[in-house]
Amino acid sequence: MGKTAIARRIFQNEFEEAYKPTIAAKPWKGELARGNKALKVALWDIAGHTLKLHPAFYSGANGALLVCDLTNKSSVDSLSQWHNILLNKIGIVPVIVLANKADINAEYDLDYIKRYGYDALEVSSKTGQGIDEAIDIVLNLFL
Ligand SMILES: Nc1nc2c(ncn2[C@@H]2O[C@H](COP(=O)(O)OP(=O)(O)O)[C@@H](O)[C@H]2O)c(=O)[nH]1
Ligand SMILES: [Mg+2]
Repeated sequence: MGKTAIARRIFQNEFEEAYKPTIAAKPWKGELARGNKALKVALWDIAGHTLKLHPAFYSGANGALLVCDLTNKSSVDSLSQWHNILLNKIGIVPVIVLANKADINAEYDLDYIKRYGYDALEVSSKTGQGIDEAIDIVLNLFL
């Protein structure tokens, strides 16, 4: 998938090939800065294997990054399910859909995601592709 890898790329600008499952969730805190814009951000990197979300992971959230994996059909097919959970728990907040693993010649693409009504940004936490753009979108939304 890539939720943890994207968080690591955003906050540490690093990538790890080895897969370490996320137990429950991991909080990240840091400052995202571009030019003269800086935003303090707290991000919960959740374990996506269950649709149950602890209130701590979403209460007071100002927005969400929704991650899918371009090599994994079910991750794309379940985007709207996760979006509905967000809508139910938080209400309407900005949601940015990140389509990860753009470095791989993947089976699914932005057109496939569009069929579900989502505009996604292609990213790769491995190469860093699209990550600056994702950060820019966040900064522009909240600053
Ligand atoms: N090729 C490639 N592999 C990735 C990318 N992002 C994550 N991975 C790998 O996919 C696996 C799962 O990533 P992870 O971030 O732990 O997924 P999570 O379960 O959603 O948190 C790890 O082995 C990562 O190294 C990417 O953009 N490209
Ligand atoms: Mg993870």
